[in-house]
Amino acid sequence: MLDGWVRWPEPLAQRYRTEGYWAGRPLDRLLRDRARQAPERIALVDAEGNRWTYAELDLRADRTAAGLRRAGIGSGDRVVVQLPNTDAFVVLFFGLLRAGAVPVLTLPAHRESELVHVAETAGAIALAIPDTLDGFDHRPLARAVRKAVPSVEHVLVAGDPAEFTALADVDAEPVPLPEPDPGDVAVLLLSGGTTGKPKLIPRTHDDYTYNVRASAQVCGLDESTVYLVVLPTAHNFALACPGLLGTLMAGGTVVLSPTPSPDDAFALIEREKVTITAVVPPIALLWLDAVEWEDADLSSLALLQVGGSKLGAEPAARVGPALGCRLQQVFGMAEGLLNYTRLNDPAELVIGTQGRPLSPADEVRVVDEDGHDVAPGETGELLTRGPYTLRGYYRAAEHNARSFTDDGFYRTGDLVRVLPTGHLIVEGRAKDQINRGGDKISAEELENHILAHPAVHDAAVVGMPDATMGERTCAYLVPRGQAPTQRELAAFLTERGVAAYKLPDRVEQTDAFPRTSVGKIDKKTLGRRIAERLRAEG
Ligand code: J2J
Repeated sequence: MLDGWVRWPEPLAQRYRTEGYWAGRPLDRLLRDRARQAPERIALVDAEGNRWTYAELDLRADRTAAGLRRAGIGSGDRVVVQLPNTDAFVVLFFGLLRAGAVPVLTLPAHRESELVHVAETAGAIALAIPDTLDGFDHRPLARAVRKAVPSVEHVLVAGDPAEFTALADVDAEPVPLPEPDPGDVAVLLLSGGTTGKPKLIPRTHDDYTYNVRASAQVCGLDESTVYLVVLPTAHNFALACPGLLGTLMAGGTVVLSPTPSPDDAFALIEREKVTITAVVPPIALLWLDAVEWEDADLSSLALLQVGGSKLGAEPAARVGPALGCRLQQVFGMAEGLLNYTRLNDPAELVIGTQGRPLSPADEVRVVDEDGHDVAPGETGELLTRGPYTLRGYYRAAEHNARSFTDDGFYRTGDLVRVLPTGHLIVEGRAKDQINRGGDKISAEELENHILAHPAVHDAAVVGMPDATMGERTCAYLVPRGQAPTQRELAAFLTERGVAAYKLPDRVEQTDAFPRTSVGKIDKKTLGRRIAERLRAEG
């Protein structure tokens, strides 16, 4: 059992239970149930064509759980998981749940800066990594994390473990294990972040199981579903919306793609007759172009989910004709609330909106800067609460006081307007974050890293418009002497252990920042300035 997280108030929890949103079952049951019903069906396929039935996957999860327990990893222990799209992720995820431990999911792209903070905040006792991935050796990274965070006793490695423990050796005869309380935290997800440090999102067995079940329903998943995991498995979208968990719950087949490149993904769609997948807009754009030159047979693909950042209406309209499948826009967040366009929505809603809330129990408000509800159809900040939206970040009391209203609504920082049908259109953002093609970058976090550079007196990070990524990252610097170039700054940040997707795409120098009336850096003006400069440069 985990402490330090914010529960739903009991009357509301009671309501979610009696109204059937919360089913009172541990998250790992979705695998167990299918393994009993249809043990011989194929649950999982990897890029090399290895296949695991539901019974095999279930048994591997049990054996891993027993191995974890034997290693001293069990009830309530936090384990930072940084694994690529491989069977090792799926097996370890369910193994941890069954051992009663809490997976803390990080992206393969994360580096020392992110992992140290996450391990520290979570009070993790273990870290799971690949040996190497895309030419990067994760074992020295693990050494650095262990050094910085003494609570991390175990390092579990998929592949060659060096001095650590091979994940393959985390294996023992299955033993009966106590069941977790479904009201407890099952998994900690990483927030996109708007503050100096990334935040952890507690998701309970009850809330996440509901998230998965309702998403699978909205997307019409069943035993014939073949889902291609294209985004990292640690991403809420690919994991649970409905993602790999929803597919397993429905008794379908999960196919793992190592990358989102058309070469990898199209070949797998053809080979495994994939029916559904989920991507961010830049990947959708890439795929729309790639069909021109790739001659893979994509005819099995029935649904392409696109979310993570806003998909333009023009590419949205091209999805159907180019890929021969339906489009579903998804406006989601690891914090909870999911909006989906529905399979039977008219084309103009599928193309022109970011969907409507998943659950009848989702409460949404759109408010102005003073927190008052705007008139229907007007743009304002989206606030939400519901049966699968967090009530507070993990161990972040001070931040929670700002991120939630007194009555428990989460302030999304997204500017939206709501159509009479209930569909939302994302109009912008009130939070200090850059959405780089679905990858979220906290301006404050990046600025803090940049400020450590000896030749930087002050820094302000803003988004700049970009045709494929939606936006990219521009760092405005007030230098101390000779300002670093973009490449020098990137090298400096990489050396500090900052993930590559957070590196500024461009560096601009200035003598002083424009200020708002209350003396804050006026980022709107900086954003306009760089947008104008880009236009002038053509
Ligand atoms: C505009 N902005 C969007 C969209 C997310 C499904 C899909 C996405 C995420 C995700 C997710 C957007 N149009 N269609 O977890 O399960 C921006 C918003 C939002 C933030 C959340 C899922 N879809 N966004 O992107 O936690 O700003 O989750 O608040 O990474 O992404 O980011 P994240």
